[in-house]
Amino acid sequence: KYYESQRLSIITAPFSGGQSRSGVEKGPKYMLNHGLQNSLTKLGWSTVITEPLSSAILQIKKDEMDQNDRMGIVKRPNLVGKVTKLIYETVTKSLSNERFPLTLGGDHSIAMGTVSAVIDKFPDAGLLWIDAHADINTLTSTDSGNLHGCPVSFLMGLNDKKMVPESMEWIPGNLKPNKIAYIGLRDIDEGEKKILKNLGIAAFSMYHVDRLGINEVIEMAMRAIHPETNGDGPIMCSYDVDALDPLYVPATGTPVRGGLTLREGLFLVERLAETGNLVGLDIVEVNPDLASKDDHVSDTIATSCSIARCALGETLL
Ligand code: 6HN
Ligand code: MN
Ligand code: MN
Ligand code: MN
Repeated sequence: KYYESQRLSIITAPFSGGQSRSGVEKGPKYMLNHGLQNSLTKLGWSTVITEPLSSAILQIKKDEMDQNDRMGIVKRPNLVGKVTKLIYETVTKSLSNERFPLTLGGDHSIAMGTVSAVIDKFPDAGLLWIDAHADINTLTSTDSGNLHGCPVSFLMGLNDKKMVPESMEWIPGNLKPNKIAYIGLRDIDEGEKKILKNLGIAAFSMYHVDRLGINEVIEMAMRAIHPETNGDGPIMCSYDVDALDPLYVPATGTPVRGGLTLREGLFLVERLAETGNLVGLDIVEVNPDLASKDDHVSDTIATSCSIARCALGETLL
């Protein structure tokens, strides 16, 4: 239904400032070196690579700003605001050229840019947030001060306007609470639980995956974000690889045991491909530096590239 001309833009987002473990900025390079562009081309997508950030410049900025760029315990709000705005502008451009935006992270703070841009373009889009974590902490609820745990609160405009730093004021806050559904949750902070409950957000944890099966969970999630059309409507998917069990993606910053199996994680995006409703995809939190065994990096990268290929139609007959 969307992108029938099969135009695609791979947007690299080599950013690690939303959390404290370096290496996650290497995710895009590793996925591209794995041959991702070529395999997507083989699926029929005419693909360009767009690089809104220069990691070299970012590293310098990060070093410079690290000391002063703080708001209470919140780390690097100015840097995160600036970087996510660059990503927002690049995704917006890609969408205006009728190109599917596939954004490779980087940590999950980059979704502030990608999701805002997709909802600008498709105002009725629903968001599927595939993650072990809810990433909906606010500036006041966060315990870690890491902004990769907060993107959803900014996407929804939940933060007190007086507290939002100037660099993050650009975020439109265009995501409504009834337009998101989570899948894969299993490590949610107390403050986040309250927010999910108060706003009545659709949240499918690993418990639901076990109880209902992944097929029923994805159908329920699609119906939750598109209730009037029985699940039919544009879908943005922000996929944190830590939704999968660390068996399959050991090289990620905040692994949590008991996650999706490889097939459950791929089935999810295969189903989205089948609907023809997918309008954008992020793959985030791939950190090649966090490997303790030789095969950890290759397992993680292979799995992450499979997510992209399955979402873009590889396994459809
Ligand atoms: N991620 N809830 C924790 C925090 O720091 O706020 C973990 C966040 C993890 C974020 O995996 O994208
Ligand atoms: Mn996560
Ligand atoms: Mn936690
Ligand atoms: Mn996340």
